[in-house]
Amino acid sequence: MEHAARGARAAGGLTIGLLPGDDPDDANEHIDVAIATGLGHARNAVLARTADGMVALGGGLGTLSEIALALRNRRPTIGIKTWRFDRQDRTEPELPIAENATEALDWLVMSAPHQLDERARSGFRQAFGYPPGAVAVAPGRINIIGEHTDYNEGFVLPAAIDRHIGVALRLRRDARIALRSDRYQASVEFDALPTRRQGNWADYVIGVTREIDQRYDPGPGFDAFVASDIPVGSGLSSSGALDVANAVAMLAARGIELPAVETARLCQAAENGFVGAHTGIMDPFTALTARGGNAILLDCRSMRDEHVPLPDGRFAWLLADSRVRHELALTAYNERRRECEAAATVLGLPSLRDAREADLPGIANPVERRRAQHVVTENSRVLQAADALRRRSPRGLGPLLYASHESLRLDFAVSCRELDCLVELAAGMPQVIGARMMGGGFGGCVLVLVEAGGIDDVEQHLAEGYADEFHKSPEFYRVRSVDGVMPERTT
Ligand code: GAF
Repeated sequence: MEHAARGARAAGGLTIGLLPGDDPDDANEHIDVAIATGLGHARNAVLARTADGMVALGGGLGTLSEIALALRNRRPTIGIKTWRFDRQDRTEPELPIAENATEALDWLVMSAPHQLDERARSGFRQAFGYPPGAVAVAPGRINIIGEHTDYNEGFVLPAAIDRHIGVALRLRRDARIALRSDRYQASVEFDALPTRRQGNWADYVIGVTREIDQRYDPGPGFDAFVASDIPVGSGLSSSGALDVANAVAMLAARGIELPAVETARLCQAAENGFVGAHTGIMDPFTALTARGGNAILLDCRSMRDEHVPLPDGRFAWLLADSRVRHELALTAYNERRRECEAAATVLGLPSLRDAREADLPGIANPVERRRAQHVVTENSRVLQAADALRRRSPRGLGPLLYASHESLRLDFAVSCRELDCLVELAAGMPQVIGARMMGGGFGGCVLVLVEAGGIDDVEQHLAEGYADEFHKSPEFYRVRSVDGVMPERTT
């Protein structure tokens, strides 16, 4: 394997994966399939299956497309120190398989949304034997600050990230519905649009379709294929991206035009109604309207939004996934929302958006008072954070992120030991500007704003400290901001 692991020769004689000065004759001639994979510790690699087994063609700290571009340009070294495979020596099932290394590299060079578009399209063709009628690709998101404020008509500051879900679909002549995904093996089929929740990923597709049917005429059945590279349950809004990609593709297939805010409301209604998650508007709105390089300061009451510039390339966003997935997260989320509404009612206000700190002693129930305390202080932190971004002062975010975490931990009670540990570890690193738990809570990710040059050390520190405490490693995602939904394309 030493021979094979040193490099490979793709179709057309392109030699890739050799370090400068190595003998190209060492390259393996027989590449059958090339595969890209995300490895632990945020390292990515392009792998190839050769006659001798799997080899890493190139890898390191860049994104897959950067690594692929360097390989294609015959610059095979991008800080490659070790060849590594994922934990079980397997590639991840949802990752693409190309015909040969050259095709894999070309494919990888495409931008993230185009990759998902292509994956959704080819997955659809393979599953159903004909091309899709419409395809849409929607991103996941980070939320810089403003947690559990959206359903209280407050402020949020999210940005879309380079993780996406693509939905390819085609309307049928009958009422049947067939759903496939590259994440789950089993196909899901119905004779007609179900009226009951299924308790799985299909609910998001059904929920959105039901909302469209209710607003317009009931539509026909459809075949759909879902491709995803957003981890589920990490708080990166995989469900929001699925809702939006499905809504945009379905509306396009049915020739319906709907403004972004209305589409976001439709997605939220699907979650609140059919799915039973009483979520706010932040996730679908972000997936629909984000702009790369910017965060969205959204007022969830007026729906006025402002794009504020994210920190420049001297800083990076790192997500440390605790890999904790809490069974009762949905129930607890809905309970938090009820507590907030109860607190607003006690104060005689339409929502906690209108509450001031001075009002809080008027809430007799201590739990409801603490929930309100979080919402009131978090809204003010969002506005301060937006101001720091406008002033191009990313370091100003640090204290706000830590304060947000404390408020979510103590007053809103949606953190857990694993998330607290990651935040504490991050706070101990001089390269870290700030960190906090992100999303609905009870597990998922910690968001870390870090000096770009220190990101390796921070990851290592978090991985070691977390493993000491919990005997498992966090998953890391280095994310970049991207635009919102890729315009739907009817084909
Ligand atoms: C989830 C919900 F979908 C959002 O609406 C928001 O409430 C968030 O949790 C917490 O801020 O992502």
